[in-house]
Amino acid sequence: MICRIRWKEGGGVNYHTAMEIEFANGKKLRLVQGDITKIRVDAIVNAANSALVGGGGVDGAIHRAGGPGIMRELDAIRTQLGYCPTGSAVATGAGSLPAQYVFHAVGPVYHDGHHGEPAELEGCYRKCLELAEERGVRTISFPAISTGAYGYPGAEAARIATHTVARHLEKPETGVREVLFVLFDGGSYDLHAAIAAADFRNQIK
Ligand code: AR6
Repeated sequence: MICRIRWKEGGGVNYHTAMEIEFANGKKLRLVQGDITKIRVDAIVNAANSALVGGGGVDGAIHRAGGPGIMRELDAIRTQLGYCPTGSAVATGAGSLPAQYVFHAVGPVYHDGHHGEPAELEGCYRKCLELAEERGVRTISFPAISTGAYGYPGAEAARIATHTVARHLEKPETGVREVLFVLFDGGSYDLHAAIAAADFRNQIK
């Protein structure tokens, strides 16, 4: 893997810190601190629950900002599929959010890391990237899935998230050009930035 890392301060209106990792093929992974409902992309990823019934955290913020149409679509999906398994995701429109799609990913509840949590968390990111490719999505934003109410340790989750996304972006055939990790608080941003800087440093061009 060959990539370049840049730090940007005062990055934009809706976020104030950013780190950008650019791969040899020009695809980018960006870390920003901010509110995922405020940043324009093609697809926003939600940290949902298996019942797809909405909740607090980023899920609550996405439904509040996107409006009731998103839940109506989830009602229809629930009628058809029943639920969304942990480690997977379903797609809806984005209502009034600045995006075309919301991918509702169901991360694992963290027990001790030995109950399949890493594979399930990786599965969320992989499934969302697959949904993105199927829909011709070029830009996609992720929150730090499972690291809030579901209790996944931030550093472990950040490592899985960044490496899973990096592996996808390096593929020559990927249509996704830019992946944003939108980290809500400074601590989560710092964790992701430290891990990305350490784990990708050897590949800097
Ligand atoms: N933008 C970006 N990140 C956010 C935002 C936001 N607006 N709001 C919170 N976060 P959580 P989980 C961060 O609890 O752990 C819900 O009730 C937050 O700081 O939202 O996967 C669902 O319905 C944290 O770092 O999701 C499920 O029942 C991260 O998003 C359950 O919580 C994830 O925290 C899912 O738990």
